[in-house]
Amino acid sequence: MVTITINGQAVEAPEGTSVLDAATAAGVTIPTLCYLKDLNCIGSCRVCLVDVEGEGLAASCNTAVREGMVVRTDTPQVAAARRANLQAIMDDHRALCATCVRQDTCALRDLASTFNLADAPGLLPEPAPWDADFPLQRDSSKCIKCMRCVAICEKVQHCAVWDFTGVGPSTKIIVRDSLPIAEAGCALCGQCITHCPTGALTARDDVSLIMEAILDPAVETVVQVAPAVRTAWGEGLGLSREEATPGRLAAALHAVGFDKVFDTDFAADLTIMEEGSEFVEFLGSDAPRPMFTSCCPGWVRFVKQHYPQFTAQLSSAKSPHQMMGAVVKNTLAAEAAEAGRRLFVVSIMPCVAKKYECDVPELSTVVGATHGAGTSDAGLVPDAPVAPELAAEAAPDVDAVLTVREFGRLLRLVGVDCTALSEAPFDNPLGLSTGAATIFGRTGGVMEAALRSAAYLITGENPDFSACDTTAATSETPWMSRELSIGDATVRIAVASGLENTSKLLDALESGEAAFDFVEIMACPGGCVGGGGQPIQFNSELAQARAGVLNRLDAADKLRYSHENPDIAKLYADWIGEPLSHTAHEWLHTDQES
Ligand code: HC1
Ligand code: SF4
Repeated sequence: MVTITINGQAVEAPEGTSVLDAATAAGVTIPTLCYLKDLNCIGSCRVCLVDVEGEGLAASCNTAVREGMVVRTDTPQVAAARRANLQAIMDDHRALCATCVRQDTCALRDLASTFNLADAPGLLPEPAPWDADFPLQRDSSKCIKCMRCVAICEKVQHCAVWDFTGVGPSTKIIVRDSLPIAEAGCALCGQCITHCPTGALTARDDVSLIMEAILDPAVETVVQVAPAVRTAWGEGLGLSREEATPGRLAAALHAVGFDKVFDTDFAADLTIMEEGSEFVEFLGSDAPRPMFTSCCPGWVRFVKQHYPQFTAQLSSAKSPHQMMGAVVKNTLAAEAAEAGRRLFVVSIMPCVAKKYECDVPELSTVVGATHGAGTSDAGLVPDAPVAPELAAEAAPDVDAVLTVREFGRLLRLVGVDCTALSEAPFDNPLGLSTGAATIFGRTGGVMEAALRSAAYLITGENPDFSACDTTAATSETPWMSRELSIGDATVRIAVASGLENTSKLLDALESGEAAFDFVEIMACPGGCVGGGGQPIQFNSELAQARAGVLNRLDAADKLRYSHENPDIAKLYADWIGEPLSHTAHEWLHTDQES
């Protein structure tokens, strides 16, 4: 430990700590734009300047504490230097704050007002061309070259999509090797978006498309919400975690104008029935180990692009929201057609990659339906009615995906006051779910839910929750693993989140250093709770707090095993037969290699 003085106060900090971290731990706030703890401590924005006695001004994020150091963060000279640096950043930023989707969460805008900055002089360059259909959007004219995207993509997500050219004022952030973004190996996890301090990186905005569908009397809009949405949707809307309940979320979805409000959790239970049964079959086979979960499209994109040798080992089960779309299109289309309406399925997701997933041609149902994607002024919801006789036509399971941030914008657009809403139930029969489904939204949850039911499928008895508890697993980094006894079988499981962690696990599997039977991967650190489509709170990593909400909801649920969901049993009885049946394969599985 060393002792330094910050603003006249003695502060102890471990050797090697930066002045910024020491100050933050002591409750002294220093503004930052480019800093990301342990990942991006490069002092490039120079907004975190402090005065070090005897040395002058220094960037606090990359200046280490030294015994006896005397630091001031609060002098007019420090403020003026920070302001000059901020103004230089502002002068190079196309500040279109009135229409920017990050206007409420922009770190630059926040500091611009604190530091009393002036508007940039003159007109700034237009954004560089970008693929407007790609789920990840970039506006280069709002980029402040902080390098956060470069750091998070390379060091946490192993994709290295972003790079830079030039030095000093001529620095530019580019897609690696100047490739088109669609060819750059992007997993679409969206972590660069949630770590961007401005509106330079965003998800494609599909709000207009959803409004168009809601307003069309010939369209029956069916919405579903992902497990991890219930823990985060209130963050950008002024609701506390206690106020932002699943019941109020269902009420908000009705208030926006969706005709039917279902819960992706129902389909997560369905996924467990299918994937759990697939795993039981897999265990008795000599197929190459391990089987991988396939519900995270960021992970599926990653493995296909970066480790294609493992693609054949993905579970064939579609992800829950795709399963929900398939069930909706197959069970409700005739009723809608009788009323002269066609179905339009919308998923509210904490995820950017789901925008890609719903467009994958192989993920389609066999019932005729409509489809469209992308921001539109008109005409993206096709007009052709769906007639039952078109039943053999393939159509997407899900027609459009909104991130939680877009859902917040939709609520504001329609003027829904969420604080005034009473709780409402999800619609049935596709709204009832179990605690096992709720924990899908955090790392380890899919594995835990699968084990709760796989053990039942093998032994005929429900296991103790503790026997399946992935949070209690031996905590190795970068993955956690356990060996479980289920009946006569010993099952070796592993769980990883974040794609750098994932790549280490895949390398270990490939070299034979590690061997497992079943592996859950989620692309985003912490799983969907930390998803790239979640609300943004600058400099806060909220995955753990959000996961705590899901764990509490699971613990409080009367139903905690997917196989005990009575509506799932009814769906099998009325429509699908049994897990892995012919109909189950038609509706709920896909060839992951295609
Ligand atoms: Fe997820 Fe999933 S848990 S992938 O993280 O399997 O997005 O929440 O909806 O489909 O259920 C995301 C979350 C989500 C699917 C489920
Ligand atoms: Fe999407 Fe969840 Fe995967 Fe992140 S972890 S890419 S939010 S599915």
